[in-house]
Order: sequence, then structure tokens, then C-alpha cells
Amino acid sequence: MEIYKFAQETILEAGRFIRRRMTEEFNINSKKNPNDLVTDVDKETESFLNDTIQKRYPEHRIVGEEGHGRDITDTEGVLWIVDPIDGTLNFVHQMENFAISVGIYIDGNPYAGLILDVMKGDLYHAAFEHGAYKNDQLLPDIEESHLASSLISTNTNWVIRDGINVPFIQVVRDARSTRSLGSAALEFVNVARGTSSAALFFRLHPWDFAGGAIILKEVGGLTTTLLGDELRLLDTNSIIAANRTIHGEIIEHFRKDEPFIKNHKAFHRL
Ligand code: 2AM
Ligand code: CA
Ligand code: CA
Ligand code: CA
Repeated sequence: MEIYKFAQETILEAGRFIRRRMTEEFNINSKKNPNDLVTDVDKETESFLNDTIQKRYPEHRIVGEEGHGRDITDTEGVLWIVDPIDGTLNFVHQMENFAISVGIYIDGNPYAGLILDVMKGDLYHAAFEHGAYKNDQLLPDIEESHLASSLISTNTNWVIRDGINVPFIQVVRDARSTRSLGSAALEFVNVARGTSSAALFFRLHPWDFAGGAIILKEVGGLTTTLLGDELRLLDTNSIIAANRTIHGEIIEHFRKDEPFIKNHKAFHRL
């Protein structure tokens, strides 16, 4: 549990770094597409996480959204998968509703997941088979629910995207209603807290789901691809994070849609 404890201290320290740094000026740049932003704070926070971890554990390896560990292609040893700011658009536009996400895996097996809601100051964390916590409070197991009486989270980008949207539209129609927060890590947290019953994403990177999947599993939830397959830890995946009952109902929609399956396979092979 020494690494788990260290991870908690480190993510809290990184949160304090962001809160201090965001009161000063920082640059905002676009990545490949003009709506995909990255700031100096994303990069500096990832460097802070990387340097802090490497100083304490030189043999651990770190993969992060902003470039650390780009050459890592296997899951041997202790692997930290970090997103320094999940919800960068929220960080820029709202100055809230963003998180730091950390997933720690040992030889490819889940060890611990941590998500810090930076502005609320709430730390969600779980060690494998030791339960999930909001700060020092144990989270109860999530409740089972059916689509028709559930709130689900998804991004409207996928619902309007030709070629993949048919099952998304059906799921949105069948659900009680939808919500969209704009931070994948915090959407996982909402499912784990029971304020949302499912979160759907056509495409997430390892740093978006590595922490959340471990936290959700500790409260009895399930994370797979939208076709119900096990996640590949170092690849982009489609994602459903949900209670088991609604998970089964939702993946049925995706599994029976052949154009979706074709596009899914093509997209995720890229
Ligand atoms: P980010 O803020 O770390 O980039 C927003 O809907 C969620 O999707 C956030 O978790 C965001 O992570 C992630 N995201 C942003 N751009 C994305 C992209 N091009 N493909 C997939 N996920 C993305
Ligand atoms: Ca990003
Ligand atoms: Ca992210
Ligand atoms: Ca990010």
C-alpha cells in the first residue's frame, strides 16, 4: 500500500500546483483540431507528476497524455497512466469540472485508481479489492438500474456523427435522460457515486479511463468497450462504464448494429 499512499499525496500536491498555477498567466494552444486545446498547465502538471514519481520510484514507468512514455508498448512492472488535466475545455472555459486522473497497473493488473476533482477538492480513490473512497469515506456499491429509468452520460458529438450514431440515438431515446459533463474521469466518478447510471464514449485514450475503471470496479460497476469486450490498456477504446444491468441493455444496441461494428473496428485499429 506504500505506492497507493504516495499516489494520494502526489495527486493532491499536483492539485495544489494547478490551483496556484491557474491564477497566473498561461498559454492556450490547439492540437490537431482547433477545438482540441492544451495549456501550459496541462504540460507543467504532467511534468510535475512525472518528476515526482520518478524521483521516488526511478524504476516505475509513466504514460501521460502530454507526451511522457510515448514509446511504452508493454505493461511490464509498475505503470502509471496519468492525465494531468482531464476536461481541458472545462479548465479553460469554466475553471471547474476538470480532474487529474491516475491509474496504476502492475504487470498489466489493476493496482490503484485516483481521480481528483481539482476545484471541489474531492479525491476519489481505490486500491484493487480494497473498496473505493471519496476522501476518507467508503463508497457503497452502486445500484442496478434499467435504461428506461436512468440518467446516462454521453457526448453529443457521437450522437450526431454519421456512421456510428444509430445505436447512440437508440440508447439516448430509451434512457430517461442524458447528461454531459466534459471530463471522462469525472463521468466515471459520477457512475461510481451513483449520480449517473452509465457513461458512453466512442473513443477514449488510456489516460482517460485508467483510473476510473479501477474506482468503478470497486463499487461493483463494469467497464468494457461498447461491444462488451475487455479493454486494451495501452490503446484507444470505445467505453461503457455502468452498472451491470444497464451495461447489458446498452451493449445489445451496439452489438446488433453492423455499420457501427464496422466503423468501430476500423476506427480503433488506427
Ligand atoms: P481531455 O480534456 O484530457 O483532452 C471531453 O468530452 C472528454 O473527452 C475529456 O475527458 C477529454 O479529455 C476527452 N477528449 C478530448 N478530446 C478528445 C478526442 N479528440 N478524442 C477523444 N477524447 C477526447
Ligand atoms: Ca487533451
Ligand atoms: Ca482526458
Ligand atoms: Ca488531458
